[in-house]
Amino acid sequence: MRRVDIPTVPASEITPEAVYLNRRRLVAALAATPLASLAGCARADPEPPAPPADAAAPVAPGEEAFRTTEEQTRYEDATAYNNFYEFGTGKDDPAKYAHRLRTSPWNVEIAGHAETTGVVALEDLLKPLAVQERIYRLRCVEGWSMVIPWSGVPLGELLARFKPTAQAKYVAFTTLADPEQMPGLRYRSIRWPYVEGLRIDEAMHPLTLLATGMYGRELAKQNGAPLRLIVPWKYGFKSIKSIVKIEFVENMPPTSWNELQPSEYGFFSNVNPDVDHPRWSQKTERRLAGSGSRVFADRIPTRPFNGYAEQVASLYAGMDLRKWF
Ligand SMILES: Nc1nc2c(c(=O)[nH]1)N[C@H]1C(S)=C(S)[C@@H](COP(=O)(O)O)O[C@H]1N2
Ligand SMILES: [Mo]
Repeated sequence: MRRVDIPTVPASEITPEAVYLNRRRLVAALAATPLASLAGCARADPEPPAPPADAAAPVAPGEEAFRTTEEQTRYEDATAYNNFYEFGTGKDDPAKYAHRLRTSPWNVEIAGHAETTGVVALEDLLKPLAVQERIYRLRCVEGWSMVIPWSGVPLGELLARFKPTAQAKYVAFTTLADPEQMPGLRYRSIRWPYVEGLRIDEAMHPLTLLATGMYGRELAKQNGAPLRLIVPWKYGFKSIKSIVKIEFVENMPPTSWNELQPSEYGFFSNVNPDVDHPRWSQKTERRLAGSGSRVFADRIPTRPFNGYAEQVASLYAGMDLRKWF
């Protein structure tokens, strides 16, 4: 397994002519390329572990999967109680320190097994795609959960424009790691940069969102501005924040929490009330949806795949979910 390298100079400061020219070519290539068929990529054959060859193609989610009438987390809570270790491990550290993050200009490097790769300005990356609004549940592995209205673009539509090749079995994501902007980097809480990954069919799934906004406004910095992944059926740590690199890779990429404690955090990390964390139960959760000075609502049962089983369970057909947790 190979770690992805992050440039010591933040991507936003890479402006040599070569990159500029490369970007122009890239934008031209993207403009000329109609969206590749998502279905072709979704049926890529990832391994290990691969779904059985005869697994049914995922059913396109109905509208109801993209919204919920469940009580929403208040904006004040969603932006005050966070995990973003680059700014410290306390839940209030990101709200205190994330203002130091410079989110513009912002470049994203697209690398690996795809026909088109290179450094792209965020505006160019998003421009051709229609921004969608989605209300998703998101559950942290620590036992709290949220309901948040996000806006963003489907990750699969964005990735398809780069034409991943047959060797693209996984997608690896990297967060910015700049000690000047991120005071948490001085602590070895995890190995920086923060990295995450998805199997290609998970990345292409229509529920998977690259968020750029929340509650009808820009994404707050503590929530991962300017670009953050949302995989609503997986524990929150898969939803990597402030992404600077997306790489198509052949082998299962390293992920920060798995690297820290492999017995506690698996690569898949699908929300599963039947597989307890070694140190606590995963059967229930507390919504970050209180009223008045109360931050949390009462405990409720946690649902398989965080309530998205109908839409995503087929991705894992034939897999032992106790083994591949
Ligand atoms: N780069 C980065 N991304 C991250 C984290 C982090 O520490 N660093 N924490 C994760 C965890 S554990 C959770 S629960 C969610 C929290 O998202 P929120 O603060 O927007 O609620 O972000 C995830 N993404
Ligand atoms: Mo989390």
